[in-house]
Parts: sequence; C-alpha cells; structure tokens
Amino acid sequence: MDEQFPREGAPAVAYIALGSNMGNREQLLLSAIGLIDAHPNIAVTKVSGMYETDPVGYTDQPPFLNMTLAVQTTLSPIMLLRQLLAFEQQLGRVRQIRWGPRTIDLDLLLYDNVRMDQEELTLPHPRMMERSFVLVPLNDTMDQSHPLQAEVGAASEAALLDGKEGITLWKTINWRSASEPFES
Ligand code: PH2
Ligand code: MG
Ligand code: MG
Repeated sequence: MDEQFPREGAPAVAYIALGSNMGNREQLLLSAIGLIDAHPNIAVTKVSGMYETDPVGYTDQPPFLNMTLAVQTTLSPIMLLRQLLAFEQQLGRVRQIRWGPRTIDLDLLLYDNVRMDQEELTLPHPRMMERSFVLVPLNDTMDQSHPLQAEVGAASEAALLDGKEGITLWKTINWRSASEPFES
C-alpha cells in the first residue's frame, strides 16, 4: 500500500485528535497544529474548538485540553501516523504511564474510509466512538457528508447535554493555514 505514496491526484482527508494535560497545554496544542500544517504533505483544513475535559480512564490526573483537526494529506496512513509520533517527540513528549499525564498526544482517528487492523495502526481509531473528549471536537470538524457524521453528531450532542462527561468549550481559536491547499 505504501509504495503509491506520496501520491498524485486527490489527497486523502484525515482526522487527528490532540490532547495535553501537562505543561502549557494551549501552547503545546498550537505548536502541534503549526508543525502539522507546516509539513509539505499535510494541510490543516479545519480546527475544532479547544475543550477542557475531565480525565478518562486513569482519573487521578489534571484535566486535558482536547481538540481535533481535519487535514488533507498525500501521505499514506502509516506514514501519517509515524509523522505524528515524530511531532510528539519534537514537541518533547513526556509520559510516564499509559493513560497517564502527557504533554502532547496526537492520535490518528480516521483516514478516508480506510479500515485496517495492523499492529502499528488500527483505523478507525478503536476507542474513538466511546470517547466524548474525541467525539465533541470531532463533530466541529467533520464533513457533513462523512459516513460517520450522524453518529458522531448525535453522540457529541448527548455528551454536551447531560454535562456528566465533564466537557466544556474552553476557547475558540482562529486558525489560518500557512500552507497552500492541495489542488483537487
Ligand atoms: N487521553 C487518554 C486517556 N484519558 N482523558 C481525556 N479527557 N482526554 C484525553 O486526551 C485522554 C484521556 C489516553 O490517550
Ligand atoms: Mg490518546
Ligand atoms: Mg496516542
């Protein structure tokens, strides 16, 4: 699959989740968006609100800031994932324990309609539909025509309505892409 990438023709549409609960959370998220958009094969097309969210899983840790991005890319799913992991390192990712506090977490949620289950990468992200801290921001950025949009929209509305999920809109940021949109 990877030999044909970077590819000619229409780029893929992918969705990326960002999270931080250590250090300067807002600055880390903004720096991550900057790095992603500056990559020659990735263009950020939509940015969600920044949400403050109660920690899920391991709950004895500070609240997170979470957001999602829609991007266009000519990288393959695996190459995009590896690039996100490299950006985490570049931003000085620190994490002591699984599901514990981290400076920056970049997760690949969706890549076109690709379904794959490999050791390195599972698409769609296997836990995304259970995580309100992913679904609420994702709903801000998801194309109306996306096959999962109705489900994501309903789950996101429910999460915001009952308030029990501990998700609040923290800030709306104005994002202007520095890169040229891909030709389509
Ligand atoms: N990430 C986790 C575990 N728990 N909780 C919130 N609210 N936000 C996260 O991004 C998050 C989490 C593991 O990646
Ligand atoms: Mg994660
Ligand atoms: Mg991760």
